[in-house]
Amino acid sequence: MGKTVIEVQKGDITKLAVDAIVNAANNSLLGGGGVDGAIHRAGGPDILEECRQIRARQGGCPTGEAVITTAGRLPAKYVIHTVGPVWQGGQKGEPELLASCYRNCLKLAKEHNVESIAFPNISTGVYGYPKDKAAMVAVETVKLYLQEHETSVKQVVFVCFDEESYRLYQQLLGR
Ligand code: AR6
Repeated sequence: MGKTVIEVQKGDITKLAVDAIVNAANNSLLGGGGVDGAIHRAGGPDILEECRQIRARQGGCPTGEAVITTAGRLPAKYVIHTVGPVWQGGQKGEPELLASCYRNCLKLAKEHNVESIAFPNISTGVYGYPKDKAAMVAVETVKLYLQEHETSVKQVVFVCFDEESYRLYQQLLGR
């Protein structure tokens, strides 16, 4: 996509030595299960401390938006925390909110001169967004954003934890 490579990998996002990994957080920014739990467990307390400071300043993170912190002990430099929508059947603005997550993460990435960024499959775990629909939104939104914006990002990785999502992204990315 222009000068940016988009790829798909299967595995654990906390292991990736990219500039920024994205966390599928919640409005509180105080941690949870799924990928959020894994990131805080592996990254250590510095991430939560910065999340608390952001929360004190702006009262958490609204759905569709994103904030950036240190990555603590993780191999990445930053964690970009975004809050995906809870799936409520698809008529409550879920696609637009999910798209907004990907766009806001890429916007923060540029502001911090991030060259490589890894996304988990936001909203497709606890929040129940159908994996196929979420994958389409993710790929289309990132492609369109890269077409329309100047960016520091040279590499985007979609990190899939399960085989089903991995296959979906491979299909969408034309492999
Ligand atoms: N690396 C990559 N992907 C992962 C990992 C990992 N280590 N662990 C899980 N996934 P979820 P959500 C995948 O539930 O649906 C939290 O409690 C997982 O298979 O983590 O946005 C937050 O605090 C799925 O495909 O996030 C919120 O309360 C994807 O990550 C809530 O869950 C997202 O699943 C957010 O729900």
